[in-house]
Amino acid sequence: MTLPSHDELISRVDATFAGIGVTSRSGDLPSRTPITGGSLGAGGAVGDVDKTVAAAHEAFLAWRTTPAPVRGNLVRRLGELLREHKDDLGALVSIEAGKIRSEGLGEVQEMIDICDFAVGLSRQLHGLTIASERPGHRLMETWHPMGPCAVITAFNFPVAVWSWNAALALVAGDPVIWKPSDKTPLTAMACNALFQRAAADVGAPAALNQVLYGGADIGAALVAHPDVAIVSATGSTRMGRAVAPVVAGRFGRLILELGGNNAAIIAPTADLDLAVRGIAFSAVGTAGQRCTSLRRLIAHRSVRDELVDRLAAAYRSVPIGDPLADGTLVGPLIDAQAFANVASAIDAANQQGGELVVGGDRVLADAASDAYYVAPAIMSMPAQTDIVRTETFGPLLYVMTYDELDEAVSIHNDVPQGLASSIFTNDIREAERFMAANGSDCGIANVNIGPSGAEIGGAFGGEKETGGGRESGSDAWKSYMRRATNTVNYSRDLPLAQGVSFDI
Ligand code: UN1
Repeated sequence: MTLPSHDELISRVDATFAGIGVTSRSGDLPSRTPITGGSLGAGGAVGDVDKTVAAAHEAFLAWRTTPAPVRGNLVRRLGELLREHKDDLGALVSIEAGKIRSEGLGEVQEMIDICDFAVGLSRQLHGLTIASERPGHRLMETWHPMGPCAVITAFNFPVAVWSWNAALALVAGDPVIWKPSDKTPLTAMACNALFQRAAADVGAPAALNQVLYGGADIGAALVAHPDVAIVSATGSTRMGRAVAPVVAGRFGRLILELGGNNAAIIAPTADLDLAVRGIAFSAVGTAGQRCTSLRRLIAHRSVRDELVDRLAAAYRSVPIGDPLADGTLVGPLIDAQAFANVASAIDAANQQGGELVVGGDRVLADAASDAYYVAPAIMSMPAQTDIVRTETFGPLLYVMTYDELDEAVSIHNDVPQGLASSIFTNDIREAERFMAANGSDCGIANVNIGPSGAEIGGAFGGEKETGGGRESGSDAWKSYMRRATNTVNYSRDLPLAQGVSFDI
């Protein structure tokens, strides 16, 4: 497969920026495309953390008393602009993050979906009324904005993860300070341009979304800032370990979505046609660079060989190359380091008794020397060794075998991470067992679909080293608000709770 010329990509970026309305390309951060490995020019000016937080706080003072349904209007306008510019923004995601066209567009669709969700939510931020033990008293809960929300995002979902957090935070009444990955400044510039248009159109403060470009030092200063009420960080467990104690130490609100080491159990009754397709999408899609990507296959002995043969055949014929071209299913890894990580994981797995079934080679190296395309790999493992228990961010799938479901579940849970999981089975008892209290210990547990590709309607996140946070749908909005318990006495007496008497 041929790759597009670098000039072609640069003019495509210019065209998308013109379409979206990004007026200035000046900045400090180098940006690059993993498609050719070439530079896309500078993007994003490094900002001042203190000034940014002060402006967010100022915006908060006005936004917190703006009625929530009016706050929803801003998110509705953002959703409209995203619909209008889906094509351009999706192409930019492909160019800067290397996603295939359909996944770049899918990421923008995910943004549109969360905007729709948040607009509805802006009229549903309701609390409870609770029966009071005292006569003439009303007990209730109310929910209130918290303050500036720092949103730290990773390269692999350069726009959707911002939108999950931003849409919820904004209707909840919290200004957003976005620290995007330093690998994807251009998509952040594009999103901010759309946001600023939405804010201007509805008359909302511009400082409701600000972008802080830069490296880890900027992120560290942001996280430590006492006026940042909420820190929502998506990325590696290593990053989470650095962020968590700092936020906890100042009693800030923390939402973490960190590493995953997601597995699928393939039971004897599994529909193998379905399983092969589900596994391939989850393990190979996005070049294995989703936090939800499938990394471990735990296959019943009776189906293992057939399954691995069919997967290997699919892997051998999967189209790898230019993510913008029709038909491509696997684009590039983000950079040289990502390729080195996959290669060294394959080495380690070999040393730990594994056997490479298919893939693992760097391909298209002649076409672009600083671009890293890898043939998706499957490794057969004798057991769940150390390397299998480590998250490697690429298209590398380990296969293990089981005989009894209890054994499969215990292999499944015996990793430090707890994000997403799945079982392929047509036995309802197995499916229910997998989702029960003694089943999968992950935040996401699926049946007959792979672990990746969640819809925004559900809460998204996971346990253990994944960090415990929940973003996106369901009642994840509660993480962006503070709860007050209110007791109202509408009687002429003052009865005390728990029957306490205090006559003065
Ligand atoms: C991520 O990789 O950080 O469930 C997010 C999924 C996507 C989100 C992934 N909807 O795979």
